[in-house]
Amino acid sequence: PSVIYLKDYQVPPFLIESTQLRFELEDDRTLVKAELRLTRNPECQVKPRGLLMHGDESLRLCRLAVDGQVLTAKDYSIDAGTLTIAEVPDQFILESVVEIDPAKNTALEGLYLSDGVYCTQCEAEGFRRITYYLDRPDVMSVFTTTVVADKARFPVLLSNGNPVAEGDDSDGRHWVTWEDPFPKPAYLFALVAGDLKHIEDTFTTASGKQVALRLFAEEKDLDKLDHAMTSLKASMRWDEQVYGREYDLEIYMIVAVDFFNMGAMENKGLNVFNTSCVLASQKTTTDAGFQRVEAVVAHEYFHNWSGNRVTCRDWFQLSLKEGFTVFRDAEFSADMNSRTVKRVEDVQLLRTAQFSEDAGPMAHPVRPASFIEISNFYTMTVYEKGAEVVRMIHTLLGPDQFRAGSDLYFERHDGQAVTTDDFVAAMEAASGRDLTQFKRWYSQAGTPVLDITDEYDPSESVYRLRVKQSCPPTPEASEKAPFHIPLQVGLLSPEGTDMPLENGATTVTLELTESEQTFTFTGIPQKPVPSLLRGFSAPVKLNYAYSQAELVFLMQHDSDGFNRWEAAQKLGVIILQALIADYQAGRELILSDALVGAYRAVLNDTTLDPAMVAKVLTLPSQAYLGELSTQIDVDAIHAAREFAMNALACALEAEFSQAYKRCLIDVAYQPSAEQVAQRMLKNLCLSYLLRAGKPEYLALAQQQFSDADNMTDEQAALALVVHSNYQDAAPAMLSQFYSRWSQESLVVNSWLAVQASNPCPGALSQVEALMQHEAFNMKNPNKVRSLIGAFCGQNPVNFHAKDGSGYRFLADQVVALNELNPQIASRLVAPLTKWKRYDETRQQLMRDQLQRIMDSAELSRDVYEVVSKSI
Ligand code: HT7
Ligand code: ZN
Repeated sequence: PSVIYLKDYQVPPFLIESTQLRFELEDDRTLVKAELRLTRNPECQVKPRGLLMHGDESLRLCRLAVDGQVLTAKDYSIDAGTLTIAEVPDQFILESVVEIDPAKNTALEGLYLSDGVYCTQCEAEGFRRITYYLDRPDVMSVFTTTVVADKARFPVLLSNGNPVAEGDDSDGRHWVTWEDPFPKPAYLFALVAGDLKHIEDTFTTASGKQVALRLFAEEKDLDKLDHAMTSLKASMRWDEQVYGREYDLEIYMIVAVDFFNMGAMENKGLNVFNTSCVLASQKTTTDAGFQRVEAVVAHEYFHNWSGNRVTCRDWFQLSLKEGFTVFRDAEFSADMNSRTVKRVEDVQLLRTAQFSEDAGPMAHPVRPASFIEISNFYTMTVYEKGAEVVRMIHTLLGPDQFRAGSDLYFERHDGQAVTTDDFVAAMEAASGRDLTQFKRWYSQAGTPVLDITDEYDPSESVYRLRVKQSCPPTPEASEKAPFHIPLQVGLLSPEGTDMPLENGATTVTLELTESEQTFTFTGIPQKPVPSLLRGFSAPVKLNYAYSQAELVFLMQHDSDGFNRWEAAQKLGVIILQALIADYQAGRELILSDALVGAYRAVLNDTTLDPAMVAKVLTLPSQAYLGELSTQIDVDAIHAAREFAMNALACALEAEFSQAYKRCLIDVAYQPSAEQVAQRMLKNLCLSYLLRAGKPEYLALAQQQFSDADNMTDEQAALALVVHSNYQDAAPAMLSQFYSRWSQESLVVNSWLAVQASNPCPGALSQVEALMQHEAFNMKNPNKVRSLIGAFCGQNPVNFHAKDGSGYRFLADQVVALNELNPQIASRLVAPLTKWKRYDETRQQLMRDQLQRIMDSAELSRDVYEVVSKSI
């Protein structure tokens, strides 16, 4: 497969002014008739005689005409992935008719069937599986779409924009025509046809325009759409208030489908959502699920401006829309819920999943320089690190200049396909700041490391921070130029109060631009404890030799909520790393009193937000400890964490029991921040209590499981027992759960995931058995993620079994999925690609399996790219 480079970008030789499509949906095929008005691009220097269009090999061409003249085989050629017409005029109408087969489309790209509902996924390059086209984001066209189908089976026919005409045919079929007045690239095209029901509401924009809001799902799920509707309206208001962005069409639609490769898709006016990101109800959805729906609905809505009105010039610019939109949705969620909790959760994700991507064979800059298959670049780096880059601009400019930059960006580029440089240029123009060096965040991969030391001179009341930055080599570059890093810092007095710094501020932003810099603070009366990288102001690793006592002090006194949590994490890391070393050396494991004391103080402080208490009392995860290790010792990390959690449970049993009781809720369920926080702490306490070794706590968990009026409590109790030492109690609860929820596909997914992530021995056989269960379907990505993905990604002890059985299992599944759904196959293979981080025996076993995948016949581009780059 060929490599595509950013440096080779050229403007398109032709533009498509208008696109008229007619879809005739039939049982054994779909006919796609396209009428495109093409013109030469005045900005293109070269003038090719012919026209090259994208078109997948699966298209069956029935007719091709230029300005009404039907072309014959000598006038054009079809190659793998392209159609070339030898000669075309400067302006012309191109008509084509192709036949496609959505029922056979298991890749879920282009037009496919999800449980009998026709739907599309065109980002990034799916439109070329629908018809011949200039399938690139810088070709923007005005679309008119007519959908024709059997009226009884497909009463709902949807596409982008506004409905403009509809009618019935004599043969029981009907049709609807949709017009989207906003020029858009093909990746934002959407079509849906099916037997769907909807709920409806209206939104009045700031300028007084009425917008119809319609959310579609299967009839049985209609009662699970209210939360998405509430979230949509809140997003629309928030984007007006915070970014001054109004919605622009008369109607906004969301459709829920069960077969979907990702979370959702922002098609203009017609979002298509994975059911897991839009359906929510008290009985079937956890609090985390509710929050995910809120965040994803907002994310897709915000794309209407950051992505649709202003889109990407080419796919290397993906983070232009994704990084910015993730930043926007994170701020929205922070405003709707607890800001600190949201930040903690985002940083946890970044530091495990993105940092490990940055340290692995697929590491790439936020704006990659090359790819084989763009679907492989919908990554943590482009999304999450991309959002951190936008956040750093926000920090450097401050909220007002950032908003001015955003306004200027939308004003300058509305209706255009642009680059990350254009985004930064707008920020520079609005603020007067030079962000030239800052742009290295877009072009250099790798996670920068800050090594910080300090000194205090009491005679002059001067405190100095000496900061060294470095960045490890990544596949695209071994040498890195220094980054421009905003480092937010506060200084705490021995009494635990913030010292006033510049202009009385208690947090200052130090701007790192060189490999080594010293920052001097004057008028500091006593030696301070520094609070570094407040709010996680940059996506970096930070080393500063805190003592355990200083960390306990920061846990209690830091005015920055994020850094209070961070101090607890750092303390946990120090203590767990020592336990890991003890385990490896065969020494007895003993839990430090410092941790018990610090946890007790937090647990007993009833003034704290229960959600933050839960976060603080959660030990650093297995994944994070692995990420911090030079060589990941899965068994030692697991043993150290288990030991520490068991010891904490015994030492603090009374406190956990009291806190559990304090968090019981006796009012009606609400997914509100307040109740979510209480359930979070309650279930954390339950997790510790189950480790205290008393059967009464098993009974408590079983009672919570049976009495729960919501899925958060029910699922937490199930998972805790299944993953506990009470293995005898697990089967009955699992079968009770399944019989209760077998008709709720999303709940069944969590039932699969709980079993797949069970650290107890025998999980692999259980997963293999579940693959034969009626609840599993290899063609449904949600099922694959819940069972195979959860086993390989969330069950490190079993996946990394020393006999290599987990690796073999994953390779088998990747080979099978490579044929069915390459995007899912290439995402699933990721855990094997990190082989360098493990011991020699495991390295060999993992590489053997990568080689086995590489040797299998007909590898998709998706899997080929990931496997070949990691071998
Ligand atoms: N912009 C959307 C990307 C997406 C996607 C990409 C590749 C394959 C399938 C996909 N489904 C959705 C999602 C988003 O970021 O909003
Ligand atoms: Zn997005």
